[in-house]
Amino acid sequence: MITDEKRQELLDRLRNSVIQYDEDGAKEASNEVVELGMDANDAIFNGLVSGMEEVGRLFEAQEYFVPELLMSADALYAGLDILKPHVKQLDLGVKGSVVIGTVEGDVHDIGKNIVKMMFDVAGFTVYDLGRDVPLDKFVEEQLKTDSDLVCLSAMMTTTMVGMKKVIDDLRAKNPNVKIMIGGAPVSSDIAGKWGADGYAKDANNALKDAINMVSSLKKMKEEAEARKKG
Ligand code: B12
Repeated sequence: MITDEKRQELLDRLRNSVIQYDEDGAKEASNEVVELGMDANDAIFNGLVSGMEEVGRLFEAQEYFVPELLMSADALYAGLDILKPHVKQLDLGVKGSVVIGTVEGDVHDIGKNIVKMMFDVAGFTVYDLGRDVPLDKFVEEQLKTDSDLVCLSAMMTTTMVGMKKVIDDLRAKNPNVKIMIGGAPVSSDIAGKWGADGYAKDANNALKDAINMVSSLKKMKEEAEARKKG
């Protein structure tokens, strides 16, 4: 067990290393988190991700520009690489399969990778298409893998419109798939309007909603099977 003071110190160091794009600092603090047995999930969300939120604010205030964003992303990833293997596995009773990626034209992948990490720790099978993914690729991969869920990430108003095409194409090709969308410009209103099954504002909610969606999908499939048998 670590003290509240030590926890806070490490969270501050993780957060500041992202803000100050200090890759070595992120690695050192992350290694200390692991050595002390601190909760890796806590360190990721309340340390690294919290730092990136501040970086976003500094970008909006025109104190930071694209080069700073890139270096902050490097620091975040340096910490994440160390912490990710130590996030506690979860057994939530349901394990599904998911195709995930950031849509065409959009290279933001930190949020998508954090959502992916939550699916990994819950034991889902994850087909990660990466970032800047051609829209047709989502449909192709879902049909190939017969995944329960397709998760689309977009961080820009210009790229999020691509989600609508993926949703329409998936609906036309396969009624038995759940679609979840997310990313900073997305909202539950948009998800509703475009016919997605859901929207989640962060990775923890994404996993919670995914569990519900996969459960209802499996139930639907079982009922259809039972009807067929008569
Ligand atoms: C880091 C960053 C970058 C980095 C990305 C590095 C990387 N590897 O990802 C770089 C430098 C590459 C970058 C580039 C650009 N960026 Co940028 N970037 C950001 C920044 C500061 C942080 C994003 C981030 O990583 N946040 C931390 C993560 C953890 O949070 P998140 O992504 O929101 O993800 C969480 C949730 O959204 C959700 N979620 C995410 N995806 C999904 C998916 C599903 C299915 C679900 C359920 C949930 C979910 O869960 C996640 C975890 O909890 C944001 C600012 C912001 N406020 O978001 C701008 C921002 C997204 N960028 C912006 C812009 C304009 C650009 C550029 C055009 C800048 C330029 N002039 O070149 C380019 C575009 C490049 C491109 N073609 O994609 C704008 C977009 C504006 C808009 N509305 O369209 C923002 C909002 C900044 C701003 N306020 O203007 N950027």
